Amino acid sequence: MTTARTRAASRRTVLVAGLVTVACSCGGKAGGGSADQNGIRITDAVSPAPAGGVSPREMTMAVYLTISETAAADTLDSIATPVARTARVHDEKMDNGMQMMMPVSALPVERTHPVRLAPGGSHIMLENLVRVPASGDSVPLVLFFRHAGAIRLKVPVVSYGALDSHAP
Ligand SMILES: [Cu+2]
Repeated sequence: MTTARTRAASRRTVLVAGLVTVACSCGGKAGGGSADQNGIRITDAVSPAPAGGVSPREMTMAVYLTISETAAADTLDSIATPVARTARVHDEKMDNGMQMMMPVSALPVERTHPVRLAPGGSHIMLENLVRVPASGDSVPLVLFFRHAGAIRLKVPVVSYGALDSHAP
C-alpha cells in the first residue's frame, strides 16, 4: 500500500510538471480538472480546444483524464456535458496503418488500477457540440458510474498545440 502510494505521488509530480509547461506555452490555467467523490478519484482532466471552421454540430473535442483510485471495481456507464449532444468513451487503435476510433459502451474500472484516457489511446469524445469552448474555458462533465453514481468535474480547455507536446 505504501509503495503504491509513493508511486502514485511521484507520478503526480511528473504530471504536474507537464501541466506547468502547458500553462507557460498557452497562458492557460495550471492544473488539470479533478474530482474525488464516492471512492472515485479523477485527476489531470484536460481537453484540447477544437479547431473552428465548421458548424459546432460537426465538431468534436476529446477529453483526457485519469481514473486513479476506486473504492471498489466499478464501470463508467455514461457521460454527460452541456456542451455536446453526445459524449462517450472511444477506443483508439491502429488497424492496417489507419488510426481507428470506436465507441465503447461501458468502461470497466478495476480497484486501485488506474485507467488513463490519454492522447493516442482511449479518450472521451464529445460530439455534436452545442457550443465551442475556447482555450481558457472549462467544460462541465458528469461521469455516471454504475456504483459510485454521478461524479462531476470541470475540465480545463487548453490549446491543441500545448496538448500535442505531451502526446506520446
Ligand atoms: Cu474519438
